[in-house]
Amino acid sequence: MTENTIKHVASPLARQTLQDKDLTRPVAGRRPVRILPWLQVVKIGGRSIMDRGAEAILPVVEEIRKLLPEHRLLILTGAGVRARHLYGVGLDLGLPVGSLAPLAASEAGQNGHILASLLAPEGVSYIEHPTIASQLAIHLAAARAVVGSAFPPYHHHEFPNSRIPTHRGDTGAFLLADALGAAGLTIVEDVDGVYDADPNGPNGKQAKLIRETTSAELAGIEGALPFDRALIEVMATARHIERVQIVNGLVPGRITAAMRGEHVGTIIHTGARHN
Ligand code: GWN
Ligand code: ATP
Repeated sequence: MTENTIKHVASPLARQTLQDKDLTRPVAGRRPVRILPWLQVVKIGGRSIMDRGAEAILPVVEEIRKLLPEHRLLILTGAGVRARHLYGVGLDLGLPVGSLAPLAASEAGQNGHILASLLAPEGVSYIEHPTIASQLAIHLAAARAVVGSAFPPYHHHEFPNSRIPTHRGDTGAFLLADALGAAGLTIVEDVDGVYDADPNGPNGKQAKLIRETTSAELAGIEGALPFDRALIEVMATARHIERVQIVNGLVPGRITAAMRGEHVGTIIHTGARHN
């Protein structure tokens, strides 16, 4: 009889389906490493900031410029009104969500190119999705900040549970910040934070600012929110980012204060907990 010389790869997961959490926990239950623990991620609203043009963009550029000696930034831009126009045209034509997702994403990228051009004198460039995925560290070793598209590149893999892509800029920014184990995420809008109703809606005058909340509490709110609803879901299962602050980028100084850890907007506590 010949000896069995087959070499097996030793793996604690070899004999499992990967679906039983009790079996995978000894391996998968550990907190992932923080890839870029010093990084601050900032999402700049497409509709709320970029679409307003010079009046809103230039003061934000100036504020970011002054922040660079203090922080190393991944600045991500949202898609804005051009994406909404194409949802209208695309839905009228009957296009599936997987076709609309990359079209909308390209608008977020365009806003990023605009912002990066304005910050170019500071050494800031737009970097592409594949570069964010594989060469972010070297770009941040060469510059204090880089700009990218906040939209996640789901493309035709976008979930078909809605006709409009559910994973948009806010969700994309959070997924990246959490995957990188970044120091923080600030979402920049044109309102002071999350209110109990849309402050620009029909009953906006009565809307009250919610200074502090949790992703679990927000999941119970049925009305409009100033960010993608899918953000609530990804916050619930976060591994690193424990809180996100929503701030008003039309008020000078708010982004700087948020980045210094001050409470100047709505703080949302996520599901991530320090061990
Ligand atoms: O094009 O502005 O990256 O960083 O989701 O894919 O739709 O692409 O399909 O590296 O890969 O339009 O061309 O475009 O915004 O996403 O980029 O200029 O393959 O640098 O080519 O994951 O930028 O673009 O739109 O981000 O969000 O060439 Mo754009 Mo976006 Mo550029 Mo990117 Mo998509 Mo690439 Mo991509 Mo596509
Ligand atoms: P994008 O980056 O996807 O283009 P954005 O993040 O710049 O978009 P919006 O999606 O328009 O901007 O979100 C901001 C707007 O959300 C505010 O101007 C406000 O009118 C509206 N809004 C709706 N519900 C609320 C709420 N509960 N609290 C605060 N603002 C709300």
